[in-house]
Amino acid sequence: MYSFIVAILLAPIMVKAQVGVSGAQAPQSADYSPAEIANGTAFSNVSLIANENMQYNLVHRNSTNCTYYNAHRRREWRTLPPAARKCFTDAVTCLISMAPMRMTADEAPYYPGVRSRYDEYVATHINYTFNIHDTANFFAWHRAFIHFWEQDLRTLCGYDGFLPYWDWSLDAAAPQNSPLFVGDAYSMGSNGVFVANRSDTWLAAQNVTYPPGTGGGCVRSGPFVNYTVNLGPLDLPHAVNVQSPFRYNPRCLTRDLNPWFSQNYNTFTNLTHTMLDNIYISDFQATVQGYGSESNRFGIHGGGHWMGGGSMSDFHSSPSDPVFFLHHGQIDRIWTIWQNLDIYRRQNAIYGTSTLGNEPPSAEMTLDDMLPFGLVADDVRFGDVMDTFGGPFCYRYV
Ligand SMILES: [Cu+2]
Repeated sequence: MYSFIVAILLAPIMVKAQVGVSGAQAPQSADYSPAEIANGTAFSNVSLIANENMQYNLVHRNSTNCTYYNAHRRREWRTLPPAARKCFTDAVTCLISMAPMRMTADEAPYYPGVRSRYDEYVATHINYTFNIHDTANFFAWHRAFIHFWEQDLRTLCGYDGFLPYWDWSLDAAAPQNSPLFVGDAYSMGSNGVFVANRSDTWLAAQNVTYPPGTGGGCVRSGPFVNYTVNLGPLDLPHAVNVQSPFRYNPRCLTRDLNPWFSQNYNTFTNLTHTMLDNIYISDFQATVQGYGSESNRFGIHGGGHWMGGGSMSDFHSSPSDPVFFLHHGQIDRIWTIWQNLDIYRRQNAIYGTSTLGNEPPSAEMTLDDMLPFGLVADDVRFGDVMDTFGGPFCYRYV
């Protein structure tokens, strides 16, 4: 009885102490009002708690090479000065114009659509689509994938910044008005040309009918206006209708910024509940990707792809739109925050197999499994890419 009373008396102190005390109770949705959850205040507070936990943990493990202070900082796109944005898109254009690097002469006949170093990323994502989504390695594989791309921009294309991310919850009301897509030389390029008179589309996989977006055609201005997409689209499962999933299919980059998806899947409310209401990795990764719930068929991950529309909405070849890497920066940021809210339980938490929805059935993955990177890079050990301050990484999100 006495200890019960002490616990009650200490309760307000404990709540305060959760900031900065790693391993303490993670915040919950009930800690915030619906208004705080809807306007982003709650998510900012949650990010702050995760950041304090991260600092505390780093100090207490005597990391010498990579510290909180020397870690690379990935920033939200709109916080970058215009010149830095242009340095970034110039480097992307450089990767698009660079010859393939890892594809051998023996492999080339299997990848007729691979014409650039950039295409090697798209082909690798196509190749492993069914082994990197709704799998144990979804977060880790994409974390390493965007890291290799960031490294290429720096080492091959002279970029001296880091990968920006796109916090689409800031644009959820009207993504077509996002500063990312104003279409000038300092943006990520425009929306697609508006295509009128389109009807609603039914997506069989999700059993969802959605209205057309605000574009639909070719990106009309900005840094990627002359970019030719070479691979895909390939949205039928298992590529039954094409000779090769890597066929050469040159065409323009398309976008169809669509508020229907962002308003349904990518608001601060969606994001905050995804973050706070899933304490196990099995639930968290399913909710992020929209698996296992009637009312959340896309999740924040699928919502981000479909809010972009066009090239971004092809399950396999979506990395052909450079915005893919900013969206996955945000997904990686969200995973990082989730991990740091309860670092001892979540840092190395994985669940699942290496096949989409475990179809066909495959073995439970372990942290000793190797993740394949094909034309992008050498394979990496799963357990080496769980921590943004360990393995090949030293970065954090600000
Ligand atoms: Cu993917």
